[in-house]
This record gives sequence, C-alpha cells and structure tokens, in this order.
Amino acid sequence: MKTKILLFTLTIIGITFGHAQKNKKPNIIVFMADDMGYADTGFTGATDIQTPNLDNLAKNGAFFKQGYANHAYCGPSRAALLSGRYQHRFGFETNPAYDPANPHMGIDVGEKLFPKRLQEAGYKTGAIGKWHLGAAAEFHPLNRGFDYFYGFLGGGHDYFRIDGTKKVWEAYLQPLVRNKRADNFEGYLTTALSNDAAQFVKDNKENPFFLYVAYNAPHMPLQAPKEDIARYAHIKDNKRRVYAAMVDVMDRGIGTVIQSLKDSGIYENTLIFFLSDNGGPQSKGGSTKGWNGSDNQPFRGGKGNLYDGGVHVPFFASWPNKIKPGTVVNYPVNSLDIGRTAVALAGGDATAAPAMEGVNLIPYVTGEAQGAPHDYIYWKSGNKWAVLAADGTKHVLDRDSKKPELFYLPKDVSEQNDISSKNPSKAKELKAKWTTWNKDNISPQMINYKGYHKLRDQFYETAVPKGTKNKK
Ligand SMILES: [Ca+2]
Repeated sequence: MKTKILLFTLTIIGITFGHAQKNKKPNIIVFMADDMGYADTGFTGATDIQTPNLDNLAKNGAFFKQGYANHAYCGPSRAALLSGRYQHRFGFETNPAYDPANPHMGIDVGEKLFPKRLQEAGYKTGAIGKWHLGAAAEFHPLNRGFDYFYGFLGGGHDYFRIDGTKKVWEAYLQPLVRNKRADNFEGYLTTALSNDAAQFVKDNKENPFFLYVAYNAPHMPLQAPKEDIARYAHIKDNKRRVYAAMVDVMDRGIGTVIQSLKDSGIYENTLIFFLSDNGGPQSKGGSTKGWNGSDNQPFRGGKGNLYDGGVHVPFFASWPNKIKPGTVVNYPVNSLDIGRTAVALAGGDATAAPAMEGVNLIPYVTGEAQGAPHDYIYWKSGNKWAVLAADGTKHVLDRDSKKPELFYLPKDVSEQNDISSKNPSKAKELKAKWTTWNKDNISPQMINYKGYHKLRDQFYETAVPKGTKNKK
C-alpha cells in the first residue's frame, strides 16, 4: 500500500513538475532588421532617429557590444542564423535568385534549421517577413521547421504595392505568401508584418513558441508613409530622412509585438534577440546610388565589407525573467549563437547531424560563465576572409584592400592602423586558425542571383531567338 501511495505521489509530482517545466520554457523571438547601419538605433548612438522600443529592450537586457553577423550581406547571413552553422559548411555564400521552379537555388535540404529542432522540442514556430533562402517548395519555411509563415520568399519587397503583372525580378512586387497561399497586405508592409507578429503571439500564448520576425526594413526601396517622413523633416538629406522613417516604423512595430506579449502575460518569460543581418550599404566611389541612408559609425565600410562596417551590427538580448537590466557583454558574439541558445533553452538537440555551431550565450549573459564565448570568429566571402580573436585582434583581407591587414579593435575600432608589419606572428597565428577552420568548408553551391538571371535570360533568348516568337 505504502509503495502504491508513494508511486501515486511520485506520479503526481512528475506530472506537476513536468507540466511546470514545460510552461517555464521561454518563448523566443528574433527580430532581424535588413541592411541597418550600426549607428541607427538609439542604443548604438543615433541621435536623429527615434527607436524608444529597441532602446528600452536593450537597456533592460544584455547589449552585445561586439555583436557580429555571419556575413556581410543578406542570404548567407540568414542561412547562418537559421541553420546555426557557418554557411560555408554547406556552400551558401551568395544571395539566391528568386526562382520557385529551381530546386537547387536555396538552402541545402540536408541542413536542419534550428526552428525544426525547436519544433521537435514542442515549440510552435512562426516566420514572418523576408525569407531569402530559396523560393522552391524544398526551401519553403513550412518545409523547413516552421508551423506558420507570412511574408515573401525573395530578398525584398515593395513596401506599399503588389502587382503580379510586372516582370518577376527578385519578386519585389509579387503577392505575399501566407503559409502556402498567395496573400495581400494592407497599408505599409513593415506595419503589416508587425501586426501579424503581434497576432501570432496572441494565438500561441499558451505554448512556448519561437517567432522569427525578419523585416525587410530598412532595405531599399526607400519607402515610408508620408506622415512618418514628415516627422523627420529636420533631416535634410532625402535618403536619410526616408530611412529614418523606415527605422522608426519598424521600432514602433516591435513595440506593438511587445505590447502583445505584455497583454498575453508572457513578456517576462520571452527571450528577445534583435540584430541586423549585415551593416548598412555605404556610398561607393563618390556615388550615393547604393546608399540607403544608413550610418555605420564608428566602423569602416558597410554591407559587403568584412571590415566591421559590414558585419558588426546592433545586437542585444532581452529576457526580464533571467537577464539583469544594464548587462553588457564585451566579448565577441555572433549570430550563430542565437540558434544554439534557443535550442539549449528549449531542451532540443543541437548535436544531431549536422551539428550546430555557436554557443549558448545565456551563461555568459548571467555571469555563470566567465571569459569569452568564442576564441575566434570567422568570415569568408569569395576569396576575401577575416578572423577575429577574443582579445579583439582582427586579421582581414577585405574587398577594398589589396593585402591582408591586422587591427587591434579595442584601440582602433575604425580599423585605420594596420599593425600586420609590427606583429607578423599574430597575423600568422590568426591566418593559420582561419585556414584550419576553412578546411571544413565546401565551395559555393549557388551562382549569384545577378549572374543567374543573366544566364536564364540568355537561355531563353537562345531557345527562342528574337523575332522568331509565334512564327509557324
Ligand atoms: Ca541585408
């Protein structure tokens, strides 16, 4: 009898404990901005753009002072974020072209994205916004670990308009996609995505969830509601003024999602990451054509550079139940760490092949773990490369430099003083580390989207020579 009572009691404890554990698992949200400059949030120094919601989250959470994206532009950076692996392991080194008919133009189907690992651990998973990891069925978010998707499969979108009659060029005017059906949006795209995210939170408040909100803001085209642009009339530069309005609307949208968390009573137990996928594109060769109005100060270069301007991004984590306000992490961290942290918290399996890289950041944020999460962080973009040591020494061969340079970032944050000739042994050591890391990489598996479109156009021109169309 006693044994029975004991077993019964243990069962009750087990059920209660198990249930409580399940409910204790945090919700996890990743907000990702697109092509946002380092100095374009209040918490990283902007004075002409208002980002009170982001500033509040950063102030009350952990600011990653050396927070890095894994690539200097969109697609590969997202491939790293969502796989939790260096994207070179599976040859994802260029932006995929938008082509729903091409089953090779997207993220390797052998890669297990971390939302899939969260699904297996009982999480509901949602992706809202920009995908950019392939438009064919194999790559669709619902086939890669997400329960819900609302957004666009290409690399960007017009902020006001859908027009399916226009020629498909990276699908900026295509209808949005809700799960697997075409869908519309009302008003301004950034706000529509935010509202959808707020609704996802409400719909899933009973279960632990993961939500990936990948804004295309403030990526071009530079478009914002008139009234928001008017609020920034004090900014004289036209691009910067519209850009500021785009960032402002994104910040307010994040505020809407936060309010939804608070209304649902789950704000305190939600871990929120914010980062940009790469640095802001800068003026090149005296032309401002490619500039989106962003500011990467104090860093050198921008989108496409392996100097800090291309990869050092605004980056923080907020989790009121666990992270003390005002936490600052001074060591380098990178976007691979987000997935690893999420899977660790969810009790998922990060080691099932292909094993995740990155580090669970929570012990470093709470102070349970001391020292640097990474001894080295690596980048590779074509034949350009960079490696950053935990002490802040960076060895880089950038596209804007003819030779490898060595910088000591703690004293030279703008990468102006090449110390490679003063410290050749350090340069040698770092390059050796990079070479070892690179041994596990494979060559790029996809042609760049521009080259791909050109080839495809040439193919059709050859197949149907000009002037012969419709002739019998
Ligand atoms: Ca980008």
